[in-house]
Amino acid sequence: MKEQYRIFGVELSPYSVKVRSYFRYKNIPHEWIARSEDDMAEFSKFAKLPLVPLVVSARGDAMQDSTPIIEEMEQTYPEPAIVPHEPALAFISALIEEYADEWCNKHMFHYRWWYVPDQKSAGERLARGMRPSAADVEVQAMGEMIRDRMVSRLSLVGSSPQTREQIEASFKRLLEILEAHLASRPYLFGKRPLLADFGLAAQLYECSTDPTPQKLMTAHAPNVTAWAERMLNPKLEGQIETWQRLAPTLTPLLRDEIAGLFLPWSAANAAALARGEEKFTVTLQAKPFTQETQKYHARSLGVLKARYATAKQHADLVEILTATGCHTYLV
Ligand SMILES: N[C@@H](CCC(=O)N[C@@H](CS)C(=O)NCC(=O)O)C(=O)O
Repeated sequence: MKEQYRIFGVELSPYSVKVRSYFRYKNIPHEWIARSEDDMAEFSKFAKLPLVPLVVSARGDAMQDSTPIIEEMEQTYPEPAIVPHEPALAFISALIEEYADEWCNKHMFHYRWWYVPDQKSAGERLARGMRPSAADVEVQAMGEMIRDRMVSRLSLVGSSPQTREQIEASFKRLLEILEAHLASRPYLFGKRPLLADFGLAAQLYECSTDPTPQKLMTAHAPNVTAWAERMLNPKLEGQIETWQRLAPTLTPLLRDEIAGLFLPWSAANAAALARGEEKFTVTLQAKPFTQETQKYHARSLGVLKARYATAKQHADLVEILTATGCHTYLV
């Protein structure tokens, strides 16, 4: 008999949406608990960290952190696999997921808490989620409190007047790349969603609910918007494609975004952490990018590098990652 899980999540949390999409795709029996103040006692009983998503099994085992949650569930629910047999594609998918979780979250967080209409919209939606039956005035007041707290955290993701243009240019370039790539396939690797789809679509789905990036997506990226929606309830539609078929439109993502921005930023963060520095500045595409050092990112880069240490025995993968400029940051 399949086990019943509870997912404590928040509709505005990309990592929560990512895990929920995964459970839906795998048809894993689960209950989505849109975390509100009423559920806080139960949530706190299981959560080691005050973060969503939190997955609790029927036996009372608790899991946090979306990537390890998915990896763990893959053991019990291997089909349909979200990691392909081809080692090169499996690693590229994991690399894109890492980029989504760690870099694209900057796009999402920046737009949501930088622009006033976005701040208002997200603050109110979060407050309504916390207190579903409260009066409007109460929700509005709570929304303002949330908004003040979140705006003060923009610097944690590196969003500042100095980096604003870089973050927004990266978002627009990502949309352009994906728009072309998704013109002829329902998922990033073909007709079957992989780990990369779950991570990246969740960040972009959140963007599609915030007024400023929503406008950009509606005007310039209808294929991306449709894919982000599709990934709320993904379906197996066929096979994945070969790298040869994917390369023309997926190479720019690896080259310009992942090797151009994400990996140098991630490597600089890890180096700053190793030196015990609280803040670091890295030159990205000829412009300085300053951010507070993040422990979590350094650890996840370490996991990715350990994985590459094994995966790089596959010459086709090394060739792709060398040609796109990713290889040097992963060894
Ligand atoms: N690396 C974690 C990140 C989880 C995370 O940052 N969650 C945010 C929401 S997106 C959170 O719970 N923030 C505190 C809160 O909302 O109470 C994951 O992949 O699950």
